Amino acid sequence: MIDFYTWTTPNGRKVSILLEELGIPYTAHAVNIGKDEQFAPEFLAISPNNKIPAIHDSETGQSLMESGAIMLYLARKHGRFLEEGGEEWRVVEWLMWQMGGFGPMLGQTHHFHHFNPGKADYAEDRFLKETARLYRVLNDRLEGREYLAGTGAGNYSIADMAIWPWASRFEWQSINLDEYPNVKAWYLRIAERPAVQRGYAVPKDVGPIPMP
Ligand SMILES: N[C@@H](CCC(=O)N[C@@H](CS)C(=O)NCC(=O)O)C(=O)O
Repeated sequence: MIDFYTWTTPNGRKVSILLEELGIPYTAHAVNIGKDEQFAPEFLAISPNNKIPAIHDSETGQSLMESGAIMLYLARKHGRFLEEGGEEWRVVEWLMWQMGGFGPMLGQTHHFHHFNPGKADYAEDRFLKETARLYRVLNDRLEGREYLAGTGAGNYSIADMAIWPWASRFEWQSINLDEYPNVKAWYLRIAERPAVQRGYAVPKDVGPIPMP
């Protein structure tokens, strides 16, 4: 059984979507980061960087923080969404692209542009430009491909699951998905998946998936 510590954010949803896609039993524990629950000593014991998501696997005794590490662990443990299709390193490559770029940079756009507009023009401009550049890279990668690591339905992987929840905040990022047609088609394809719809509503339902 997996104990899963999370909140209603893209980094949390990456893992809840994977858990739902795997169809394995888990218990979601809400860690309200708006109320500083991420600093509780019990949570810090498994997530010393005081951030969600984190897991504890009672079957193996493994605790993990960092969504990328958690996704690799669960995909490897269950033999799904990583090696399938023979493109394992391509999956890891795009997972790391999300961890190092599409998450942190878009997170700065949320901070400066969505939550604090007008307070730091330089930062807003810098991160909006970087966000648009990353969407262009994503759009180019998805040219002729259904998923990040391959052309066909069997290539859906943890790379897609990691990137998609960040794209679901396109409105906060002032991104018009019509300007990125490959991203839009990929986004809608993934949004149709029942596991994604269930995972999006963990640890609580805060409304429907944003539709472009
Ligand atoms: N690199 C980390 C980032 C996790 C992260 O930034 N989590 C945010 C929510 S999306 C958080 O817990 N913030 C609480 C805080 O910064 O105190 C991962 O991918 O797991």
